[in-house]
Amino acid sequence: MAQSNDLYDAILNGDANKAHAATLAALAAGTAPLHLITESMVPAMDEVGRLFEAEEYYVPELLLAGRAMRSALELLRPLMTAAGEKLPTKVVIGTVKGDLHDIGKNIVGSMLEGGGFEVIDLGTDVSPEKFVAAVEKQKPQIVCLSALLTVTMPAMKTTIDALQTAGLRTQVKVLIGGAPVTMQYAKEIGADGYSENASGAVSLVKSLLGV
Ligand code: B12
Repeated sequence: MAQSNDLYDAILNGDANKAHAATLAALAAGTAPLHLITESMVPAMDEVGRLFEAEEYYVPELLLAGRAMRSALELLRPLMTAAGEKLPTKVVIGTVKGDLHDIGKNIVGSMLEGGGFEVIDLGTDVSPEKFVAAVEKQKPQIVCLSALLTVTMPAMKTTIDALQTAGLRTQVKVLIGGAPVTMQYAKEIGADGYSENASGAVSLVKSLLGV
C-alpha cells in the first residue's frame, strides 16, 4: 500500500496542486480512497488544527489547508460514490447556521454516498428553515447536522426544534457531529445519534435504518 506522506505534507502546507498530484499518484499506486482519508487527510487537518491552536498557523493557513483538502476529496468522491450498491435511503446533510466549516461534513457526505445512500448536501451556514424546507421537499430518512464551533452548536438544537414545530421530527432520524460535539450533547438536545468520525456516521445510519 503506497504511503501518502506527500498528500499529508501537501495539505499541511496548503498546496492544492501538490495535494491533487499526490492523490492521483497514491490512487495510481493502488491506495484505497478511504485509506487516504483516514491515514493522510484527517491526520493532516488534525495537525493543522494543532498548529492553529499553537498560534503557528493563522486563518489564511487554515483556508489554504481546507482548499488542499478539497482538491484531494474532489478526486476521491466519485470513486467512493461508484463503490457499493445503492440503497433507497436519502440523507440531508449540512453545516448549521453561522458555521462555515465543511471539510468534515464533506467527508461524512462522501462516505455516506460510498455507503450507498443518496446524499443531499445543503452546504454551510444552513438555517433551521432551510433544513425544514429540505426535509419537506426531499423526504429524507436521515438528517445530518455538522458544527465545528461551540457558538454554533446551539443551532443544532434550534434545527431539531424547528423540525419538531414543523411536525417533521418523527419522520427523520437526526445525527449530529463535529469536533466540539459529544454524545452527551446529542442526548441533551434530543438528537438520535452522534459519531466522532465519518466511518462511525455510516455505521450509525445503517444501524438506525436496520440495513
Ligand atoms: C480548517 C478550519 C477552518 C477553516 C474551514 C475551511 C472549511 N472549508 O471547512 C476556516 C479558515 C474557514 C475556519 C474559520 C474559522 N474557524 Co476554524 N478551524 C479549522 C480547523 C483547523 C480544522 C477543521 C477541520 O476541517 N477538521 C478536519 C475534519 C476532517 O474534522 P471534523 O470537521 O471534526 O469532522 C470529522 C468529525 O468531527 C465528524 N463529523 C463532522 N461533521 C459531522 C456530522 C455528523 C452528522 C457526524 C455523525 C459526524 C461529523 O466526521 C468528520 C470526519 O471524520 C479547526 C481545528 C480543529 N482541530 O478542528 C478550526 C476550529 C474549528 N476553528 C475555530 C475558529 C475559532 C474559527 C474562526 C472563528 C476563526 C476566526 N477567527 O475567524 C472561523 C469561523 C468561521 C465560521 N463562521 O465558521 C476553532 C473553534 C473553537 C471553538 N471551540 O469554537 C477551532 C477548533 C480552532 C481552534 N482550536 O481555535 N476554520
